[in-house]
Amino acid sequence: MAHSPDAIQSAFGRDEKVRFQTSPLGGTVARLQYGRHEAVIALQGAQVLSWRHGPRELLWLSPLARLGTGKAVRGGIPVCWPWFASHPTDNDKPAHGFMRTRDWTVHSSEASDSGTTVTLGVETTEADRSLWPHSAAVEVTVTLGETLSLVLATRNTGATPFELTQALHTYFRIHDIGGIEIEGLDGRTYLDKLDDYARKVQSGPITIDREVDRIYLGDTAAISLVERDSKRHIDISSEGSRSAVVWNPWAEKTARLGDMGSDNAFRRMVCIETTNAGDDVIRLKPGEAHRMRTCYRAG
Ligand code: TA6
Repeated sequence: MAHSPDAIQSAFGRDEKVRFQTSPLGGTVARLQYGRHEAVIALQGAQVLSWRHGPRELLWLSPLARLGTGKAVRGGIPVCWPWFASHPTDNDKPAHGFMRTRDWTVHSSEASDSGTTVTLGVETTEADRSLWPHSAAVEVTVTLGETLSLVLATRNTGATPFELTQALHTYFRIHDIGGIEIEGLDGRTYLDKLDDYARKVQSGPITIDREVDRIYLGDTAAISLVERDSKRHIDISSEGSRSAVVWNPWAEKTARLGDMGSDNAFRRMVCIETTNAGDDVIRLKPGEAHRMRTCYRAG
């Protein structure tokens, strides 16, 4: 049930540290503050739209992004659940599951010396069973401190076991795609989506000069996005995940997508996604729960 921003603000606002308001993009957002850092999370899809570390915006968001259109927002940190990418057997079902366009409910908020936190939740409904014949409760907890961390937690609330694939599909903002390296995946096997999911092995840091769409498997718990010239980096640590996706659409797919905002938008972003995807499938029996956590440290 949608609540007004004012009603949510009175229940969960925390002075200037947690504020709920209507976004210029439409829809209600939570604005978190911690010192000179700020994050903005849309209730739609529990999607982080912005992470400012001091003066620096570290996430890429399409200039065409709008909330409440029934379409997923391009950019920020989309929550892909209960399947990653295309549905395993039915391409008519929405890519990356069906919770990105759903309004989530605020469950809690907290402001402490170590961080500012908001937790959003959603449950599957009877109407969802045509998309996914199971029952689950999902929560996303976003904590802003000197780092930005997200926990994606799923509990099987039904009577049948299910398989789950998912992603925190993060769009990082970069100066230029030609100037980055992605470290921490040397020697890892990856599934190359652009080559019929062929299994290949990463050699050295990842550099990108074309469309890349890869599911890295195994120990993907420590990854760094490095901008060579500025030496700036974002260190990504994760738990509850044994896969990670690296994606850049390059020029041709950017044109096909049509919602990136400009033909060369691909040069200013790269997705490094904390996932349970590929071979990394989660299986939950009734009553069981799983949590996947990712944490970003900017340097
Ligand atoms: O995570 C990479 C990917 O699966 C790409 O294949 C591309 O489809 C991207 O996600 C964006 O998906 P979306 O449904 O948000 O357009």
